Amino acid sequence: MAAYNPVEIMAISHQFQIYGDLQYVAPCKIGHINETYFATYEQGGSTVRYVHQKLNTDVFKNPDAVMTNIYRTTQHQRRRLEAGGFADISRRVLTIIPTRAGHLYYQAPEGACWRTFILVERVKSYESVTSPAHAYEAGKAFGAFQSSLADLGGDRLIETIPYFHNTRRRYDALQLAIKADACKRVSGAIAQINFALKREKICDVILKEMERGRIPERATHNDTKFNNVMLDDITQKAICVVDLDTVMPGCALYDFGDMVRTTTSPTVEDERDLSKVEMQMPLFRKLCLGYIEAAGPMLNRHERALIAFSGKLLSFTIGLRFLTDYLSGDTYFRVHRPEHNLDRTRTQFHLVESIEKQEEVMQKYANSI
Ligand code: GN1
Ligand code: MG
Repeated sequence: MAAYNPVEIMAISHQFQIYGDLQYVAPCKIGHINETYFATYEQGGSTVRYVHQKLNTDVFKNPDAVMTNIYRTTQHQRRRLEAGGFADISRRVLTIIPTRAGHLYYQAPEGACWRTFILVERVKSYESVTSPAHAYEAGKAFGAFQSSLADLGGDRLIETIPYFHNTRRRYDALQLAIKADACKRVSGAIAQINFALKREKICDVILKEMERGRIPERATHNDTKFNNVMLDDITQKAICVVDLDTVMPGCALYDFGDMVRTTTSPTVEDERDLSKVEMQMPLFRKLCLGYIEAAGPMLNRHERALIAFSGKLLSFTIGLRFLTDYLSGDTYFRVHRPEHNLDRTRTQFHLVESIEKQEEVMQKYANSI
């Protein structure tokens, strides 16, 4: 992460509709893309906290579209919560703090885009699951998120990163990176490259179902990592989901698949001890149960039939992206050590293998709910 500059954050903080005095700022180390800061203010005698975030505009090339999608979807969710009589709505859905000029984000003169949210207090997120209850909460939270957007209405959300989970495109990008071998890293990644090339045929399975109209496009989250679920400190129940940058038209199964990737092995995404990386059925069962309880009524039989497959596909797809980035010189995902993206690739592909071995049992369970 770029060295953080307190003076810059102070200047940024004055751009938003916050009327307290900034006390201190702490950088948040989670996330591979944006820069995130937790800022504490004294406001009329109470302490309040906000999140200031610098959007990575290399990745999110249309910040206006990103913020419009977030605004529309959070407003919709807020209205649903209001209708449901909830008391703690600003903990259950992210609230955008507009700029003093009334915009959803602030563009600094040198081009950087900043936005601000209310910081949700008394919650915690985890880099890996520690119990089946965690997996259940993740499934339930993202399932509820998807179903809350089923009646969004209005125009289609803007596709802010086109072809985001399109495995065929990700596979093609890998092939180009292999050919270019820009950093002379291909020879050190032959095993991972061969692993990927051997599995080409899984790329098109969901794409074809969508093309045939059997699997619908839906408004989805598209980044359903477990660390994007906020669990209440006291109840340990999911209170809200965050990281809404990729909320856009997508496929319900891509969200579910990414949950399988991040909640069914109790390990971190870059775990180097592969003997620990394993898709565990007790975690999958709870994840699946939570998800189907919340989103089941919305899903059709074609979606339901590919529940287990989606876990394999998303682990594969994110692995392809890490590998491509490794071969291209780590230009997309933030890395914290040399070969970090290769480590991440190994972990994802190991998980793919683990799912391959258990896919049938997983699907059988999904069918039984
Ligand atoms: C990125 O940085 P973060 O955690 O928000 C990426 C996701 C990947 C994830 C892998 C916009 O998410 O797609 O699954 O890393 N986000 C984007 O950890 O590319
Ligand atoms: Mg993200």
